[in-house]
Amino acid sequence: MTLDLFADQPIEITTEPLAEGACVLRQFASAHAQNLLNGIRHITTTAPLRHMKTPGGHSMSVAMSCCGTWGWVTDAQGYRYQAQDPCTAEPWPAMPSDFSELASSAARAAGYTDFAPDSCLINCYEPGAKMGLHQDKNEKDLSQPIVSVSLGLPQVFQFGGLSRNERPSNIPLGHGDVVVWGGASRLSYHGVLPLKAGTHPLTGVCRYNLTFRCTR
Ligand code: MD3
Ligand code: FE
Repeated sequence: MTLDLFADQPIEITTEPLAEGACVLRQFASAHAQNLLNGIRHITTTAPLRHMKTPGGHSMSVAMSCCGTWGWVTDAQGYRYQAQDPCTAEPWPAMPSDFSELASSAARAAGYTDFAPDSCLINCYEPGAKMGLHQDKNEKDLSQPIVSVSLGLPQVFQFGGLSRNERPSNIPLGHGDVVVWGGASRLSYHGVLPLKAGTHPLTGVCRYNLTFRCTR
């Protein structure tokens, strides 16, 4: 499907269906990439990227930070959203309005109206960093989608089914690609393969992924 979102600034958006409720908006964030990266740099000055520990005691290969009212954390106590950054004991940095506006317009393009995220998780992958297959189920309202924005180096995303034993398909995600996951895909198993080494003009040796969520 193609649609023109803004009459004054006609850009063609192609939504590429992935599965029931999920679609890829290739390059949707490209024009906003530098702003998003400036925002990430600002946020991570206050709430540094860190390798959190899983409840099992393993250090995650992905470095993470958050902005918005609620931040996702993991430690020996488990996975949860909390209002304070455990590194600083301060509230997470506010979500910049251009972040939430981009997420809400991507959700709208995918057919989800009134998406108002209260949390943005910032994932930073360096060569070899990966995320095993998992479900995102710490959010209370599963009728709301999750919006993900990829920046920098490409990485292969794995998209599985509602049970862990379904074989996932591989979807390459590049700089500026946005994916909206909701409806029947909201609880799909997913992960990312290890990042291959490379250099991107805007992010250097890493890939950033922003995931926008409604946690309440
Ligand atoms: C499919 N992040 O932070 S984003 C995560 O590239 C996470 O950093 C990956 O999985 C990354 O939890 C993938 C794409 C994504 C996010 C949420 C989903 C795919 C999803 C929720 C349900 C189904
Ligand atoms: Fe996830």
